[in-house]
Amino acid sequence: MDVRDWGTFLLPYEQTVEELKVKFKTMRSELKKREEYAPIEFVTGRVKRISSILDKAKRLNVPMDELETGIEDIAGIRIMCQFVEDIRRVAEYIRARKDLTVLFEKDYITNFKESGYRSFHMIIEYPVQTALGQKKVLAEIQVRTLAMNFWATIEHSLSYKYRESLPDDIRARLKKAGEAANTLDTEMSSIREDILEAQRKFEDDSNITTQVLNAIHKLYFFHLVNEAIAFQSRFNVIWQNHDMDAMKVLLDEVKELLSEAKKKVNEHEL
Ligand code: 0O2
Ligand code: 0O2
Repeated sequence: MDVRDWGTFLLPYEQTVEELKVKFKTMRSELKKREEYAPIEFVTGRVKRISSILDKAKRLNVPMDELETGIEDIAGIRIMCQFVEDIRRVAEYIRARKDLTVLFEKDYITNFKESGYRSFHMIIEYPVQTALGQKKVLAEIQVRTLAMNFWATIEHSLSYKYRESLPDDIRARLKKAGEAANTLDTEMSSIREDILEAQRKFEDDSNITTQVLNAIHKLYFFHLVNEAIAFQSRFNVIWQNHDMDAMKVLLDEVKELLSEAKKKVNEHEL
């Protein structure tokens, strides 16, 4: 029988989970402070329970003295995102970090599991500084959307309750629920795209309006007072009607008149 001091064995894993949780939470708050979009919604982490480590070692035929290399998720970090697109950004951020090494990735989003499970996994090597020196430990980072997490959490507790014998009808219903979670993610992504598109359009419209008003103002420098007044009243009507196509035409006309006026001044000066 293997006698192991589990408390000592798990220490570097506990430190890894604590440090990585702080690092990813910091990334979220730093981006928020910079008023940039944070692709991370929240972060959790855990050290696998001893009973779960033993179960997994048995399932994967990992000898007791090879747990450190044979079981990748003794230290587990989970990063939740609002949108599927955020997962790619988080993965890029993790790959770029200098304080860990990504060993491999498992994309269960493109290739979701038979159960209906979807998530992006990264197995990393993380150097922890212990009292006895540096130790490199394996850790698993799961990156998923809120919908993927909702599904996986419920499925995990049901699978745990029923162990191997999950009734077929429940298994089938869970799979269907997984598809519904996928549809929800797709729908949320498209709503997000529409919102971003609307924001971009609003920015464009407001830029055009500013350009028209600046150009009309410049007409006064060339003593084109009557023209400026005429353009200003056309602007007022267009603004009232919120007709951005007419606003673009107006901008072109004012710019045209301005460049003619500039040309005349240049010719006069030569
Ligand atoms: P398992 O995997 O069956 O051995 P706290 O004190 O608030 O930090 P709390 O309330 O126990 O801790 O929550 P914790 O530790 O964050 O997570 C509890 C459960 O959430 C775990 O169940 C895991 O199923 C799951 N979990 C949270 N984060 C992760 C993660 O990064 N990876 C994995 N694989 N699971 C995670 P068990 O039964 O304790 O763990
Ligand atoms: P826990 O209790 O969450 O820690 P294998 O089981 O051999 O196919 P392996 O090598 O363990 O795979 O890695 P895999 O498949 O990438 O899964 C690692 C973890 O992903 C699991 O850890 C779960 O946390 C999660 N996971 C994978 N498949 C499913 C699934 O169908 N449903 C849910 N809810 N989670 C899943 P553990 O150790 O199995 O469990």
